[in-house]
Amino acid sequence: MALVGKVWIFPLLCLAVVGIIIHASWQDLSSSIRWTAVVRIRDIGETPGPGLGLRATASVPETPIPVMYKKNFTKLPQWDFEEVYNVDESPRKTTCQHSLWKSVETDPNYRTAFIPNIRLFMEKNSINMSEWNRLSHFNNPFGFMEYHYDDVMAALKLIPRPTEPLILQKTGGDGCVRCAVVGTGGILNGSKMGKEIDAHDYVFRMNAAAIDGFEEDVGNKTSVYVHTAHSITASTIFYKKFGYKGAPHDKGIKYVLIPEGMRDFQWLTSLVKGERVSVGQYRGWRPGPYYGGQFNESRFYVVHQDFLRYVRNRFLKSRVLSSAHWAMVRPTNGAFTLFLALHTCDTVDAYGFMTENHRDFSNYYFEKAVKTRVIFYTNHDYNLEKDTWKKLHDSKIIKLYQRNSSIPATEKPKEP
Ligand SMILES: *[C@@H]1O[C@H](CO)[C@@H](O)[C@H](O)[C@H]1NC(C)=O
Ligand SMILES: *[C@@H]1O[C@H](CO)[C@@H](O)[C@H](O)[C@H]1NC(C)=O
Ligand SMILES: *[C@@H]1O[C@H](CO)[C@@H](O)[C@H](O)[C@H]1NC(C)=O
Ligand SMILES: *[C@@H]1O[C@H](CO)[C@@H](O)[C@H](O)[C@H]1NC(C)=O
Ligand SMILES: *[C@@H]1O[C@H](CO)[C@@H](O)[C@H](O)[C@H]1NC(C)=O
Ligand SMILES: CC(=O)N[C@H]1CO[C@H](CO)[C@@H](O)[C@@H]1O
Repeated sequence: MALVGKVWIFPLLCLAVVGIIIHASWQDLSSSIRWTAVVRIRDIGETPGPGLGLRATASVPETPIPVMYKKNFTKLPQWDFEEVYNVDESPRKTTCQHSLWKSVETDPNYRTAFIPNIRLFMEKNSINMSEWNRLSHFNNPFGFMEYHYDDVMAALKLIPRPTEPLILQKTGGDGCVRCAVVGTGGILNGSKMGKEIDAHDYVFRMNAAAIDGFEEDVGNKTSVYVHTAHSITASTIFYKKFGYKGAPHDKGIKYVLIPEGMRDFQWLTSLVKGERVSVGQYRGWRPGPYYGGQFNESRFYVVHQDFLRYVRNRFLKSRVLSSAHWAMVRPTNGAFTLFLALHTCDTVDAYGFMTENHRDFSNYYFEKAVKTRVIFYTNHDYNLEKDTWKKLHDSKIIKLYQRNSSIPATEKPKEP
């Protein structure tokens, strides 16, 4: 796709992006995936600064490109390297006969969308100068647009290196790692799904994952908890009245941070250092206590910008991205969590995610007493997500928990 015209006004330095685009062929998935790597080299920048000659070959940039601003773009900019993603060397190996990848491989739409070995997490050395410059073209949380190199890099250098993968392979039994991803949807109220959820090898939760008093419906086990600085702090304030006390802190739990903005890098810095936040929105706050004594560098994961962008570009590309509100629009934390599970587990069962009949239930499962409508915030495309869960379910890639309401709808449904 073409670059947005305005972009060229930027005095871009001679930025070279080397992209490796991987095409998979899905003939025999678990044993012999064949990979073809195509290396593309692009030189961007027509107006080199003084003293910089145009180079014929790709060069390693040594300085950050000038900061780019969201308001310079009237819709989501399209870069030639939009679809360049970091990948890991080889896809996860599995001996599972019922792996969701069997369904992916036979699905005409999804087989080309999924990249089984897309890189999920970043660590302290992930971002060098060419990576910084590439990712500076994408707005947060998909990259570092509007951010200053020194501010972000100081935090990125502290990112721990986890001692093991998020999800471990299973040696015994049928070798299938079964995961449950539990959203906060009202469909779970009165569902009695708790036992079934806990029976999974791993249970993923996110945001206001209330458990105390809701065990019968949602279970009591959390293996992976996905959050942002905002979600982990705001949830305890907003949902306290429903009995939500804070993020789960099961022994050995793995925490995953979605770095959605500058405040997350500031939060991360203080969390790792065990200090109060020194700058920004959470200045003076202490992150540590939000993790109930279970924060441990060897079990803390920070999601890679490329993975977040891959999820948006290939599965949840909202039409609103072509509007002036483009920079606000991103998939929900629940969506990112579901895709994280899809790329780490063999089977994924989704509970508490939006279904066609979501109006029959309250917004959140912990709202037992009053039925509130799902609030459609403009920064998320809930209809697109709802339709996507249904499609993934119909393609047998996930199992989506759906149920007919036992309570008649009180209001006539209308389009939001
Ligand atoms: C920068 O990091 C990327 C991604 O890890 C890697 O492919 C590239 O070779 C690195 N570049 C340099 C100059 O080290
Ligand atoms: C969940 O409930 C079961 C059964 O009551 C109990 O054995 C287990 O310890 C609980 N797990 C957690 C993490 O609270
Ligand atoms: C962090 O987790 C690792 C691995 O589970 C463990 O060996 C270590 O003792 C833990 N550190 C702390 C401070 O709890
Ligand atoms: C939650 O479930 C209970 C038990 O099924 C039901 O009585 C109650 O009305 C439900 N609450 C809402 C808001 O739907
Ligand atoms: C909901 O009701 C419809 C029509 O009565 C039925 O066909 C469908 O199987 C039910 N779905 C579930 C999840 O119970
Ligand atoms: C080319 C262009 O429009 N540049 C503007 C991008 O946004 C920054 C910050 O608002 C302005 O200072 C630039 O003039």
